[in-house]
Amino acid sequence: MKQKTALITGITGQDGSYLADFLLEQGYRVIGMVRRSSTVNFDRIAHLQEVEALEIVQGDLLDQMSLIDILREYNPDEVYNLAAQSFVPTSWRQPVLTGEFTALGVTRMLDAIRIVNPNIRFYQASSSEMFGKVRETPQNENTPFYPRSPYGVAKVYGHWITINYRESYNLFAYSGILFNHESPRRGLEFVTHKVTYGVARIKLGLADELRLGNLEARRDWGYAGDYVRAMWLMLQQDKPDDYVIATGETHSVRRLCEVAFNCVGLNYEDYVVSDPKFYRPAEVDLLVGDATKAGEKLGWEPTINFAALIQMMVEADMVTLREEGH
Ligand code: NAP
Ligand code: F7E
Repeated sequence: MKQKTALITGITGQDGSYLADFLLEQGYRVIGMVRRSSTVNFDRIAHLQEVEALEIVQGDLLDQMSLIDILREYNPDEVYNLAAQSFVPTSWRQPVLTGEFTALGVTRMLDAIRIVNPNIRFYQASSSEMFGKVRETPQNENTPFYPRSPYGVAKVYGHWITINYRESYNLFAYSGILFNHESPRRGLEFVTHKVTYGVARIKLGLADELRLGNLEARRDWGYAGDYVRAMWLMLQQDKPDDYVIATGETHSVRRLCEVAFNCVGLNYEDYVVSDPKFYRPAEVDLLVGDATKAGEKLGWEPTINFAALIQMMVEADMVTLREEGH
């Protein structure tokens, strides 16, 4: 069988690195698109440095020609569009840039596919943030959107332009509506990793408090390794479609703190401070997904539950800090 080629935008991010691991294990040739920077930022894919089937190429979602050139040069079977400005608070500080990357970037890639090879299968990284101020609980593929941040608004655009290009040009364009997914490779600014890293620092005597924002917000948190498998499963279906990927469990940030501090035998109430500085102009209070369709059509289900995920992240942060000599 011919070796398949996949292009991943955002390969230096959390999901891009797990997806690269997964596709390489499946025997793919993987092309990772990275934007140019004066210092390289390849920490999450450093372990793949010597892998011949992985090639890194420069390109940017802001630059249409770079996308067309990459598709012409590598002719991928599948494109996974994971690149985005993905941190919600930054989207209020840089709303226009967030729209350029996270919304219009999707159109640029879809147009590149339409021009170069309309048979390429395209995955769009849509988000549960599109549900925002939720219209029903749990949220599924038919739940109306009500985004609460410039990031969420940009993702709604990306989702609908993916569907529109599927319907207008018969592209194999798939949209995965993924709920929050985390791992030891998660950026330190996101709440799970901020908490597990904070716990490890407190346990090792490097800090004596952890300042967070709204402790009552609830999220459906899963493991990133499980979620990249769902992305791939979607693109193996011949009919393009949209899928919610979630665990179906929801927990508050407060509960996250309780579980994470418990992992090292501490009580979160002794260390956590709720600081208005970290509150958002508009909050998403409650997310919990219904992934029944993914279960039935893709045979997908999560393998790691909330408690195991948080334990994995706390342990990884303890190891990292100890390796740094603490
Ligand atoms: P992440 O860790 O923030 O990674 C984002 C990636 O996008 C990085 O590789 C970044 O490159 C790249 N990027 C940003 N702007 C770019 C541009 N203009 N051109 C090329 N690359 C650019 O995000 P993640 O958690 O892996 O999430 C992956 C995707 O899924 C994102 O689209 C995110 O919005 C979406 N999503 C995430 C979740 C979640 O819970 N993780 C849930 C639903 C949807 P640099 O390294 O150069 O910054
Ligand atoms: O916040 C609350 C915060 O930043 C989760 C992105 O991957 O998932 C992510 O977006 C909740 C919010 O993730 C702090 O107010 C309290 O209610 O970890 P987060 P997010 O905004 O849900 C979705 C699915 C994506 O698509 C995004 O790309 O936690 N919270 N205190 C805090 N959040 C942060 N970051 N920091 C705090 O101190």
